[in-house]
Amino acid sequence: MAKIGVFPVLSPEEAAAKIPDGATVAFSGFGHAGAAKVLPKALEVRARSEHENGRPYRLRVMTGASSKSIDEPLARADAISWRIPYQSESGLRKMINRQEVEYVDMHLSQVPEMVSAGFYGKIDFAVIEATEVTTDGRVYLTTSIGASPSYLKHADRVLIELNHYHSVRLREMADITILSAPPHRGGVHLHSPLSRIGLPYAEVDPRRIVGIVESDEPDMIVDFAPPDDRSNKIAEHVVKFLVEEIASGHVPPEFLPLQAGVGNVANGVMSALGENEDIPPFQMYAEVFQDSLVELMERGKLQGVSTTGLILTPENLQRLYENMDFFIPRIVLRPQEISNHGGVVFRLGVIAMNTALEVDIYGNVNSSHVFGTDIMNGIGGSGEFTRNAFLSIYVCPSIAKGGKISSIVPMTPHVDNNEHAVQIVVTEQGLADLRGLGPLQRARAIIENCAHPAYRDYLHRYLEKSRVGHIRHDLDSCFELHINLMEQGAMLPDLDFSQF
Ligand code: 0RQ
Repeated sequence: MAKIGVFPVLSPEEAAAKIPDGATVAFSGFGHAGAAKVLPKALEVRARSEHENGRPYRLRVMTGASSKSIDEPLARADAISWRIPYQSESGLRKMINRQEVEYVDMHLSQVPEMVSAGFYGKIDFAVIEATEVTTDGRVYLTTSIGASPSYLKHADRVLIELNHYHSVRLREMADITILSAPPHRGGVHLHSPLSRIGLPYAEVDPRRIVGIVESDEPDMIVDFAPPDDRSNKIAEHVVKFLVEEIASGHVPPEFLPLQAGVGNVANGVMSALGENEDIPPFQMYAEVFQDSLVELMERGKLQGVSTTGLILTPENLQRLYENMDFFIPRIVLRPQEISNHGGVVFRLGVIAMNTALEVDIYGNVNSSHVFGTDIMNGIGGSGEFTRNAFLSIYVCPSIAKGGKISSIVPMTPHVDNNEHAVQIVVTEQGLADLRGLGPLQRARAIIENCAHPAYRDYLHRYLEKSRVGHIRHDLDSCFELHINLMEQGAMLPDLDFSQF
């Protein structure tokens, strides 16, 4: 049998054959970066064959965060029974919403701790993408760190996907540490986004490695849509606000580290920030490093990034690989419990920008559940940033689906981040600065500044007719817009939709 070091080289089929029905499998992968690629496809084939022969085959699947190269094939073969902690794949999403897959939508920073504490039982297999594994158990990870160090530490058995596509110099960006269990946790001594406290590799007991599967595939990362008018307007409002915050002295002149969430809007906002000369060169303490940031870094506007994943299309990743001497000193890749560590976010005074599906008139944010019932992706890392940020900003377009949906509603039927932590809401209509405002004033600011004009009268009327208390609400009609949408296809079916 062929070997790499002391480890047997397996074909994907041989590796898949080792993983039995019902196993808990922890894969590497965060925002599709550094995700296992070869094994999931072989597991798809295995699952189909088992099902055709009338045998069950479903796995309990963990990752760092969304990982298309894992979720797509496994969902296609109905091979997932349980999934944590975040996903964004349309096939899997449908299965979760039909309750065919049990999904635990959770804060990403908590995954390593909960795994270490044994809250989810034992991990049967870890399947981890790496550029190298040494005989003494050093595992050099690829484009994401995510929860892989903890998965390697706690899994009974380990399969390595050795991916030759990636630069072996990625290890020079990695800074890996695993927090001790309480009460001996100690501090996370990071005092700037680029500080380093760990090792360039994850560790594993080499006796647990059952084999290596070779691969040569890029990450499955798709291009963002170029920013549209709405994203550009949102970006303008955010940039103007941040410039004013510096001018007023709220934000120091050297600026504060930024965090920007996933998605088209966030990508557009970051591009606009980079263009504005009144925004000084800045650093980021974030969980994702997206396409728009590569150019900002090359131009010197973005001086450094702490992240857990390089969520880059193959073209942009190659740009990094061709100029590693430039990028390595500017990027640190960390495990997700550190990239998203609430205490560090607080210490650094991060300015957090995340995206909402909808926001209620008081500032409660729903980023994950349409109608409060149907999952979109999940809360992801938004919670730890929002709750601990120096400034926490939420952005979204004021309307969706051609105006049939208002993103500003009386009450969100699901809350991911609440009014106590959300400070600033921005749509293409404008910006509502909620700091220091009581509930009625918050509601008026959000309706006037953020709601689409076609929905403002409705929202004002809602406020006026509501029961007066500290917070006004009318429990009979607070979900009327959502019910209209479900039953009649639009929140306000009588609107003239040609106006949008
Ligand atoms: O649907 O694709 O069918 O047209 O929602 O909307 O505007 O493309 O938004 O790509 O920026 O994603 C919140 C989902 C936004 C994302 C969310 C429909 C809309 C469209 C997507 P279509 P856009 P984006 C760090 C932080 C949670 C995790 C997080 C997300 C689709 O940002 O998952 O923040 N965030 N993590 O038409 C029904 C509404 C709607 C709506 C929009 N009110 N009701 N549908 N849509 N508003 C990163 C990580 O944690 C990894």
